[in-house]
Amino acid sequence: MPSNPYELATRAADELRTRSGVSAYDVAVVLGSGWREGAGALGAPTSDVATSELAGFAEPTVAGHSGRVLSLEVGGARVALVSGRVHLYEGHSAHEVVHAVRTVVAAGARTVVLTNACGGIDPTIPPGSVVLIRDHLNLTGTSPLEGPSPPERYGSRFVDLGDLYSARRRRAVAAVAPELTEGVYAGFRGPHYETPAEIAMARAMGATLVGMSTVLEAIAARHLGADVVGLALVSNFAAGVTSGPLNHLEVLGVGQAAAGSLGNLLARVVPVL
Ligand code: 8IG
Repeated sequence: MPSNPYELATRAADELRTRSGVSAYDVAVVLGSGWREGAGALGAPTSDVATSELAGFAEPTVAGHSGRVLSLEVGGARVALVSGRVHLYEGHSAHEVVHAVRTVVAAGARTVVLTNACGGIDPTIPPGSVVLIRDHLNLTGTSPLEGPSPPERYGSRFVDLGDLYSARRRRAVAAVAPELTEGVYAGFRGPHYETPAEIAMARAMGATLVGMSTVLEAIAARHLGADVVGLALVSNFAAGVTSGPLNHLEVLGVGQAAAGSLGNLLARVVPVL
């Protein structure tokens, strides 16, 4: 990664615009596990760019996370669908983790929808449910704003996160998806799942969801002035919430079973953002 991740994202955004033929995006959706399969409900893409063709993108190492940016129009909005998120637990830096988000914001996106699969702490919210993220706890011990101060034209690194998951956007989502409950997402580094004691800690701190993504991307998007919407698919009960071990394949299975309803949800939500 060069010393200036902002310049690198600007370069990637120019490459994306050239290769996609889209001069600017309005909305970007980062597709987490389980969400990609459903995203076809948004319509047929007008272009499909591999992130390996764009500056600064790391190759994902997680099965089912191939790196692509699909472009499509949804209700008049120009939408970028990003798959192939990379995580801290793959050995990537915070700057690499947020590079895709910086790129789509540099390519014009004013709203960034961060989707993920996560563990649920609330026993009344079963696997298969989607929760609208109201706020987060960044327990990763890092920040995408660590390092040299951003260049002049970007906001201060001491960025206000008081409305990180935009209340205005949450109201817009609730208007078309009243079935969603809201929750607080605790972002851990992983890749191991938590111990029951760690989940008890997260619950005591106010978390309802736990996962290994989203928090750094949300901070980076807000720092660049974009609105953030977080949609979390609860794929398993977190450790100690119910008896029984956590299993990665089970988690993928919940995503597959939910694909249709996730696509339907995105098709309702994206047009109002
Ligand atoms: I899917 O239980 C999924 N991702 N940290 N804990 C954490 N991440 C997750 C979990 C979980 N389930």
